[in-house]
Amino acid sequence: MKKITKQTYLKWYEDMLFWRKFEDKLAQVYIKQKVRGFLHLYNGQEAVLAGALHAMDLSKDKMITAYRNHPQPIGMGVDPRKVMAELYGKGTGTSQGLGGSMHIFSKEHGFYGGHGIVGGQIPLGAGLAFADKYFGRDAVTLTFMGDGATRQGSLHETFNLAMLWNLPVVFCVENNGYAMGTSVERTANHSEIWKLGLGYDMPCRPVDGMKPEVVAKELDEAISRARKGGGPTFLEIRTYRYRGHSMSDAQHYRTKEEVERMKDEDPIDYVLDIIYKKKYATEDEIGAINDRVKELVKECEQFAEDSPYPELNVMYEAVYEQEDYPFLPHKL
Ligand SMILES: Cc1ncc(C[n+]2csc(CCOP(=O)(O)OP(=O)(O)O)c2C)c(N)n1
Ligand SMILES: [Mg+2]
Repeated sequence: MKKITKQTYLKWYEDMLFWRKFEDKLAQVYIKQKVRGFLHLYNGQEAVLAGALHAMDLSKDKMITAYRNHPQPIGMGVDPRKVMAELYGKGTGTSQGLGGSMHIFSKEHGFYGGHGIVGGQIPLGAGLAFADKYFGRDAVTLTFMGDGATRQGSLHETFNLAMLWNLPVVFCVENNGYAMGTSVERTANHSEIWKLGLGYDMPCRPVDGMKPEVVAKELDEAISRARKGGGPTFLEIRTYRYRGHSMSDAQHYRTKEEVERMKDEDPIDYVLDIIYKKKYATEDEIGAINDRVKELVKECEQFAEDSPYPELNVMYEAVYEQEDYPFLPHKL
């Protein structure tokens, strides 16, 4: 794995802060109805992504996740202005404004969405890994899912085939404690999700998801194993979301005290603490990062505001069509 240095911590701080502020902005403009549909924010889970990106080889590895998917493509190199434009439904967005919040996608950057069906991306992640193995591309796919998705049958079918075919895939649960309003404890007879891997003889373990170095180390081990032909790993990465499931969530299923208590473990504060303790930066230098982040969020908003909506014909051109399909008129 790349060494974790002063530069790593500074990058983690800047990236995580940017993702947090970018999404705070989304929450603001959502209330103004500039962003419509659903909006699920990653607030609190940032260390999972920061650690994962550190362990990946971004020149070839792939990532796929559920609908809580705005910071991931940005971390993989997608222009954040285009991500914001996608949420606004603008033609300059990552999917020309046709995907929206739950469907950010960039094949060019190895980010394969953005999926709204809980657990739907799990077999797709194994499929990506199958293709890489088949074509000898030496890449590993990180397949993320929520704790709720682990209760889907698709996980078990996928685990079976991924082990049978020894696929280069790492299955990562972001266990944020809840699936909408249902706590992990209420969904099964035990809450040690990582143990689901045992039944398939898949290497598996729990991981502290509030510390990026811990996530990076565990993922590095799993990614290296997969790259060397050692097959899949299943990690239960324990994290927390500070905001509601989506923008309309009264959060009756948890107490304010619980949320406040978890804020003591905020991954951004955690990284900032290390930076100050190790004297990696002065307050002025951190101030400069904060200003840069603010400026970039503003730029993203401006870009999305100024961009045009897509032309109507895009709706027809973006539909899958097969030239020899006989039952529909070709090119509507
Ligand atoms: C197959 C399916 N069933 C139900 C839903 C409704 N639904 C949307 S999100 C969600 C909760 C999923 O929680 P989790 O997997 O823990 O992810 P998190 O939102 O915590 O990131 C549910 C039940 C859905 N989208 N798809
Ligand atoms: Mg969850």
